[in-house]
Amino acid sequence: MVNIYILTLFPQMFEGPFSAGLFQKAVERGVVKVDIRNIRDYTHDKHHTTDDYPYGGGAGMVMKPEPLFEAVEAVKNELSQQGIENVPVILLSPQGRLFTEQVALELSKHTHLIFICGQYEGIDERVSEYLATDEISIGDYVLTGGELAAMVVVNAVVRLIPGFLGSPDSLLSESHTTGLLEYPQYTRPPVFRDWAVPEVLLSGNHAQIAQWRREQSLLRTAKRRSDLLAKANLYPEEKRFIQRLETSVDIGVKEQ
Ligand code: 6GU
Repeated sequence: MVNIYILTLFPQMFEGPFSAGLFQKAVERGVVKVDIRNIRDYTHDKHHTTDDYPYGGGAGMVMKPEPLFEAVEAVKNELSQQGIENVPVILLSPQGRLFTEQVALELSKHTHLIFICGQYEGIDERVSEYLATDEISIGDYVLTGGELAAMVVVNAVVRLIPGFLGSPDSLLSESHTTGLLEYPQYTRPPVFRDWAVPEVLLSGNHAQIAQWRREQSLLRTAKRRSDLLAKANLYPEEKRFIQRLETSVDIGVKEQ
């Protein structure tokens, strides 16, 4: 069981992704518990101010540190009373370290996680420096806030928690778990609009199917994500397979 705390100015944004599909199942089964808190509830002034002008001037507003510190400290105090300490405090921001399956795996080992979603043009730097223990970005593009990023991170983390998936096998073969992209999947009908399912998949020969899938994974990764291939753990014969691809013109590894 993982307990997830999300601090946000827009709790309503989380209603959709957390109340549908496999994620909702995980909540129902008690694999994950999500506690969404409004940062605005941790303000004390009449207008519940959460942002202010940037020192030094410039466009946009900056999130004030006080409500964020108070919100995190409120959660930490509650956990402390249950004897839970050293809970990671993760700030979602485009300046963070890049989120990958490896980072998801690392986070999935914790029983409690606190996420801070920033809004506006920025967050007072003292949050990153003195409150957050980790700062994560989901990619090299800018979102209007950390909420969508938090949903992405939480989703990827939750599906790695033991007991989340029906069959743990599906974790082993899929894209990124192996360091390679996943092989193509097919279901019925065997021929759809003249496009046939590869013969080997209908053969019932499981050794041949496994070999075909591994080759497809390698081929696809070589074509689409050669950066992943360089880091993947390959058998010598698989490395030779790739080398043959790279020297063969008609497969077009280099072209896409
Ligand atoms: Cl975590 N936040 C924002 N605002 N933009 C992002 C991001 C996070 N990751 C990628 N772009």
